[in-house]
Amino acid sequence: DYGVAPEDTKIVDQWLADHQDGFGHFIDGAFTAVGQTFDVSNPATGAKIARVTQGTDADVDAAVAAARKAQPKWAKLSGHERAKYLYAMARHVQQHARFLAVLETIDNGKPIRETRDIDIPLVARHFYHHAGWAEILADEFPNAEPVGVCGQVIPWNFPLLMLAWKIAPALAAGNTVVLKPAEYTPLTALAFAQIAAECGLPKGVLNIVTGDGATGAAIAGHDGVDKVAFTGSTEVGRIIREQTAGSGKGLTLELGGKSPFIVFADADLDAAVEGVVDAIWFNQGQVCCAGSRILVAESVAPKFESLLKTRMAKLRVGDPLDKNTDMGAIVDPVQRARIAELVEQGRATGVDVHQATAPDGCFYAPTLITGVDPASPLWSEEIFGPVVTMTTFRTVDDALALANNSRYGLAASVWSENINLCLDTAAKVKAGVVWINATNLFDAAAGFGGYRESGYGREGGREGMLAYLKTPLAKQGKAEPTP
Ligand code: TXE
Repeated sequence: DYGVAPEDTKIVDQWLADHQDGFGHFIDGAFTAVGQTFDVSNPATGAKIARVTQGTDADVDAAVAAARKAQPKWAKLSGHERAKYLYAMARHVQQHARFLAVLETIDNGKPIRETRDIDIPLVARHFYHHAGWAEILADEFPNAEPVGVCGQVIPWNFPLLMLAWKIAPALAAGNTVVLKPAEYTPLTALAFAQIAAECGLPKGVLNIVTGDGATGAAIAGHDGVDKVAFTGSTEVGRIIREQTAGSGKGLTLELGGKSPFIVFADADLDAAVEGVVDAIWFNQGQVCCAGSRILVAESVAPKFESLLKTRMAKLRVGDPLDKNTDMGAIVDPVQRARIAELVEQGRATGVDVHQATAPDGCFYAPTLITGVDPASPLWSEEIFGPVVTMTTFRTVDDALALANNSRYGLAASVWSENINLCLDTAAKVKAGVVWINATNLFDAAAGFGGYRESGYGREGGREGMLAYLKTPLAKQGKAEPTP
């Protein structure tokens, strides 16, 4: 049974009640006093669930100082010793999986089925995988050194998973971390700080400072930070690139996307329709690599559209804690308003907007838009919601031209029963990740990242480790080969 047992919500309620005066930061192995706070809400109900401290420059100074102090000793441990901590964190995440899944669902609005079956298991998997990297680091990257103190700023769409993507490779390589979760969704990061403490992680190795964009800017701009890793909007990515330019800091950016979903005439259309469900209605479409542009072969387009509309009508949008829910709440009313504005602007231009149903509140109906001009913002802008645009093509070259007509290049997915066509198309689509007859598959062993305005650097796998190491080649001013 994948439902939420009453005792799961009770543990979360109790934890929140225990912290009703607010949460401090986690610095140098302990929680600080609660400072000036901001409210954190459950988007599905609008209820305020916690108060969290707004990080000041002084808080960031303290966190960076703790990370600096801890770093040499952490780096000096053998890879095996560091691996033991990463294994312990993976196991503790598994032990607290139900608590973390409910907390993430309440904080973010995503369905419990997703947090329990996808987010939290992938978090554990990421720590296990990087424990393995810590074990073999000295053999795989002889004479490499950690970069030092890493400043990491993460978004709200996969709060705990993005934390895992950031801190697991950093810690495996012998770096220490100052991380800021997004202001909408800071709670699982704070719960994770408790887990790290439970695992006996040496103090100062992981520091978590909560706050808004100003706190993020203080981390990215801090002189004591050697490397910055950011996932979020392309606009903020650009600011951080300018802020860190010429500073000598390492930088990886994982930004937006507008990923094509290409359906050839010989595709298994039922499977491709299920693919669309995963591509754009998973996590309410708040996924950087969401398949938000469907390109379908003209000859099968009417059939595909009709199958898709039938499937859309069956999506259940509502209470994220209900195990039957397919789509939960949008993370915040501000984001919901942004989605609605883009759709309404498009509607005014005469496109055809087909919407399923959603309850009132911070929910948005699954939406399919056809008749979109590729020059319109609906085609080019990241909507970051459950909204997919669809257009048709005649030839493979047309499909490729449409797919690559984007300032982004994060992901793509290709559907056909002809594997040669799939492989050939995959090689020609400008995207960091291409899935064939599948979509939104993530694994800790595979590098993930984009081209163009989707950012640079890779997270996961061997490439992901390189972002957190000074290799002998890099020390000579030569980059390791990366994709
Ligand atoms: O993002 P921000 P927002 C896109 C998506 C969404 C839009 C706006 O299109 O609708 O961005 O979302 C921190 N220096 N994505 O405003 O502001 C901030 O506190 C350092 C795509 O929430 O980029 C948070 O922790 N940090 C995306 C994080 O950056 C700063 C995921 C992300 O927030 C900062 C999220 C600054 N100057 C949004 N300003 C993806 N690709 O996964 C803000 N932050």
